[in-house]
Amino acid sequence: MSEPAILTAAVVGAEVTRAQSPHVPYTPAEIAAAAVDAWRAGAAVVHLHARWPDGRPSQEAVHFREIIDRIRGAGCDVVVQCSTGGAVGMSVDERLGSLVDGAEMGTLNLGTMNFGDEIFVNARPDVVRIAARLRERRLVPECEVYDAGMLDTLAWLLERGHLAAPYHVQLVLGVPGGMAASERNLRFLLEGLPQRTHWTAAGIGRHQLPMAELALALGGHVRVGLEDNLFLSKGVLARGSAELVAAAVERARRAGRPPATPAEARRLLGIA
Ligand code: KMH
Ligand code: ZN
Repeated sequence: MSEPAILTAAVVGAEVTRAQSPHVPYTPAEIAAAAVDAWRAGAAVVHLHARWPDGRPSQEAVHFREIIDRIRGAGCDVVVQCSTGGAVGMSVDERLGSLVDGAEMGTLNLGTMNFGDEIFVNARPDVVRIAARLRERRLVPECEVYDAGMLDTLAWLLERGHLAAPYHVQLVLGVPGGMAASERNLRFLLEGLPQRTHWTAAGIGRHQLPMAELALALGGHVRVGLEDNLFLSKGVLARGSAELVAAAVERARRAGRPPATPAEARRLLGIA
C-alpha cells in the first residue's frame, strides 16, 4: 500500500487580495471557515496566515488564536501550521506573533530572496532565531525552500544542531525570484534532500495542480490553496481552497495515494 498523501491547504497567505478574487478570506471567521471547508474536502494540514478585516496581512496573536479556536470549535481536527513568514517587510518579532497555543507546526523560511518585486528577508541569524523559537514551543518546523541554496542552509542548520528531526520540507516552486516550477527543478531539489526527509511540493499559480500531480508520483505530499493559486482551471476562479483540495484529492486517488487523515499526518510528521 502506498504512503498516504498529506494534503496541505494554504487558505489565505499574505499576498492575494479580494480585488483578485472575491473568495479570498480576510476575517478570522472567514479564514477558519475556509480551513474547515478544506479539511472537509480532504486536507490534513492547514497552513495559516491572518489578515486584518481590511485585508492587510496580520501576524497578531489575537487573530491566530481566534482562527484556531474557531477551527476547533467546529469539531475539526486538522493539523494547524502557522506561518512565521508573514508578509514581506515584517520584522522577525512581528512574524513570531503567530506561534500561539494550539499551533502544531510553524514554518521556517530558509533564506533571503527576491519575492516578486520585493525582498523577502530571512538572514541566517533570523532563521536560527525562528528555529529556536519553534523548538522552545515544541512545534514541528516546516522548512520552506524556494531555491537550491536553501537546501545547503538546511544541511547547515542540521549540522549545527539548530534543527533536528522531526522536521518537514516544503519545496515552493514558481515564486518569481525563486526556482521555476518545472519537473527538472523538482527532481534536482529532491536529489539534495537529506535521506528519509518527508517533503511537500507547492507550485505557484497555474503550476499548482501539475506540481501536485508530479509530487504525488514522486512520493511527496501536496500543498494547494488560494495562497498560491486562485484558479481551478484557466480563467475559472476557485470558489475557495476546498475546491483546490478536492482537485488534489482526485489526483491523489488516481495516483494510488490515499489522502492522509489528520491523525496519519501527525504520525508521519512526528507531531506528538
Ligand atoms: N508571504 C510570504 C512572503 C510562510 O508562510 O512561511 C512568505 C510565506 C512563507 O508565505
Ligand atoms: Zn505562507
